[in-house]
Amino acid sequence: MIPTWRLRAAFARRLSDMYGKEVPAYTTLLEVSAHVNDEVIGRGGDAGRLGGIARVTAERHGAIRVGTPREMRQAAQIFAALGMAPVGFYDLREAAPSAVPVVSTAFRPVDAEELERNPFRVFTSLLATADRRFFDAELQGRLEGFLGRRELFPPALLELAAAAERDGGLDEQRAERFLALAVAAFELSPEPVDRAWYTELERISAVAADVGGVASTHINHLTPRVLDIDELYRRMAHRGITMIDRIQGPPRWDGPDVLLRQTSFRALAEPRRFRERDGSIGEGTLRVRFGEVEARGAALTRAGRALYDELVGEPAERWAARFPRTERRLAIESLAYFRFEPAVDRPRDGSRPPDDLAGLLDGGWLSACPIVYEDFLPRSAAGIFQSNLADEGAHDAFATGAHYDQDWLSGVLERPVHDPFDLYAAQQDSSLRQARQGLGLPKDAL
Ligand code: OOG
Ligand code: NI
Repeated sequence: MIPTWRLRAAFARRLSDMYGKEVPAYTTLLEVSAHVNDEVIGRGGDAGRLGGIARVTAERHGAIRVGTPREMRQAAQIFAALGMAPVGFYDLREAAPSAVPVVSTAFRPVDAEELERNPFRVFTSLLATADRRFFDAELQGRLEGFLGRRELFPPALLELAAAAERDGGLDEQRAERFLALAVAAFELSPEPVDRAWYTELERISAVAADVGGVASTHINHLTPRVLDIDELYRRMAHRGITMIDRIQGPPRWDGPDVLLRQTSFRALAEPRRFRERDGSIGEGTLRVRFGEVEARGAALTRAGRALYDELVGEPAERWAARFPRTERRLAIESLAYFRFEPAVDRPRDGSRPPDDLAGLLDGGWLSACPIVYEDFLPRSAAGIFQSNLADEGAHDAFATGAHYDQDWLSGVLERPVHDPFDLYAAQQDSSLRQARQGLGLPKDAL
């Protein structure tokens, strides 16, 4: 039996091999990331606190885009077979600075132990076909008709996925078949693209064309994790790969790393076949796949996130002035999540531990290790979409948007969509209870 986590690790590895063959610049990104990571680890310091080198080296997130609730539910089934559950609801139609007609979630492992084994995640977006700001009723009808006729995931793949979810894995032979079918479902299709239909959708939104203008889905980027993203950015430029003009997320500074910093290179023009109006097959190119890289820091609480959201658009000096410069302050002010452990090296001097977090940390009773942010940022996500679109498209900002929310998405997926804050809080709380018990304190603070 190949258990769930090994299916996930094998899937992530095979997808990476496939993407490297299809998008050679991705391989350059992997090489440069690996060099930077080796150097950072080699310098010593505390890089390992945000994840061991084995985890960070294997770590990737991918992104796919689908067109219908049914396709979204099927994707959820495939990811469930890999131990990846939907976490978070992202409405990129509202995300500043640009509107993209999708709502999204991230499929990822939720337990700390599973994340440590392999943290593979896939940011999955659903085209908002009912949103009148983008699609009028007539186009919505044709778009949904087109999407309803296509099949992204073959029945054999979905059956194997359901069996893998039910049994917690697959025997070797069926695992092999499942992995081969799953990777194939995310490859770029050689099918000719209908030029007139693609162009019509592209005029509204390049994302609509990417999702609804072709008969299959594809991984549109696969992102490695790097321990020093500023250094990586410089080196990619050195290798002649033009990156977007900035690193998104918190600014570089000498305080704690928080949330997520990302940058990318723009999608490259790739040769594709097109079906022309007269039925003939012609050649052309599409820019749909790009390269992204990211650095991860501590997960923030709701209060920490509110502070981040307030400061993110501001100049770096404002950030430096307002954002806590030490992990201790992030912990004591409940702005970030930590895993607490009783300190092993504290000399026994006969004193009793105090009953407050500040006292426990300052007295050396507890150690605190930041919990890594495993999710995404809507503003960066919208920026990533936008940086790869040729133009803004045409949407009517005054029409009313269709309503989509987390409950609606749970209904579509027939699975609960987890709240990321709840997941981090549960990890922190259980570590604190255990640590307090270990120190002989009542489980809960007074
Ligand atoms: C997904 C963009 C979101 C990220 O890292 O924020 C994303 C997409 O382009 O489909 O992957
Ligand atoms: Ni991404």
